[in-house]
Amino acid sequence: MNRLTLSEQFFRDQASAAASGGLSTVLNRFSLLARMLASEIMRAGFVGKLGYTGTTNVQDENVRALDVISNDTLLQVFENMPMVCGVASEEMEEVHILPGGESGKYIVSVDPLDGSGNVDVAGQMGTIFGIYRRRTMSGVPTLADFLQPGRDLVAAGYVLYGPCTMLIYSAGGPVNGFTLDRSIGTFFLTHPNIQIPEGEGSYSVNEANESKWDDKTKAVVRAFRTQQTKCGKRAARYAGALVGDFHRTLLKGGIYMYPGEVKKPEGKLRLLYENAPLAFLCEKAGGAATDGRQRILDIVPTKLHERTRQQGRRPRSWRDARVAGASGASARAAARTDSEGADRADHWPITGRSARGRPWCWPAASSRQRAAGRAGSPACTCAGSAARCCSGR
Ligand code: FBP
Repeated sequence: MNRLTLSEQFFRDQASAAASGGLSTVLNRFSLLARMLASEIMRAGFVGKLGYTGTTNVQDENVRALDVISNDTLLQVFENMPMVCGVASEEMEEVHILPGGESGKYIVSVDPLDGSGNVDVAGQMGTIFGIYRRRTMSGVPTLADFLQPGRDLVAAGYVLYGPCTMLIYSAGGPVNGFTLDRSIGTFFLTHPNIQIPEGEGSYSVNEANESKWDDKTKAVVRAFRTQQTKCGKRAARYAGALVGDFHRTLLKGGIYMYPGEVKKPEGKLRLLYENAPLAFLCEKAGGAATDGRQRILDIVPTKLHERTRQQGRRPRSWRDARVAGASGASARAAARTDSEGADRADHWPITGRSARGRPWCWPAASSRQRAAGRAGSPACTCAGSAARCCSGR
């Protein structure tokens, strides 16, 4: 069977966008990065590259040997790439300005090795990337070129390193998935035009953090765990690698959450390197991604290593809440609920499919429920049909 290769798809994207070819050249670099890291990960055990380096990174996390290799390989791959003027990486405190990139019109933001906690146990890992057009005309790029909201992405994707190596991306059009044929080092189209399926799927969250969540978040996850949502049966799945959990949700439906905690409302996941690129793909695949108040794609980053922050503002109107995905009744309830304590609103990035336009319902407790000390109906972003049933329609 004559399968489309990744390079052929890049050139199709280029032709359909009547583009100059810069973007497909940049995307091609990510396929090279994917093949190089797939080989590094596979060989890590042979060459003693498992385990820690004894240092910590800008995220205050212990650095693994493969984190360093991944980031070094990223910089090597983009070193002589005149289309790209700068790289922002989860592993680097500052942006990396590429020599000779002054005329480059793109910047890239990358999580070189997501799920590095799985390195020693041969679990799923990934690379997540976002490509933006720079804002400044030319010259050395400024921070403003990097601190762009996800809605301005021109392309985004991820690589999944697991039983097979896959590269999934969108350049503004459909989300396509390619699988690496290691024997010839070529990615072939295996998952064209991915749409998050309606129906059951799984719920994915690290429930070990439950004691740190606020009551609403506890109520929502408890509802999934006890199958109390009207979204049908949901199996609990958690790979401990965002790319792995997101990939399953993209192909099988369901919901992925990394909630904020009472003491750390902004949560763990990084906006530029993790949430924005995956939110871009999620929406292109018919799903929704929110921090509980607004589309993740509308959050304008204020610093490089920002975690999806707490908005701390009440939706200005139920239209605003609607943009954040709440449906009619719950949007108004959300607006009311919020006026009683902006910081009560939980902020947790969630992604999942929804019937067009009604991603999820806000767990706003009605006054009667509050009087009875009960939480509102559970929030969920789940397969379309469930979204309809959750909001009682
Ligand atoms: P990095 O590995 O890039 O730091 O990503 C964070 C991450 O590992 C995600 O991949 C994963 O979903 C999450 O953290 C797991 O966190 P926790 O162990 O707290 O559930």
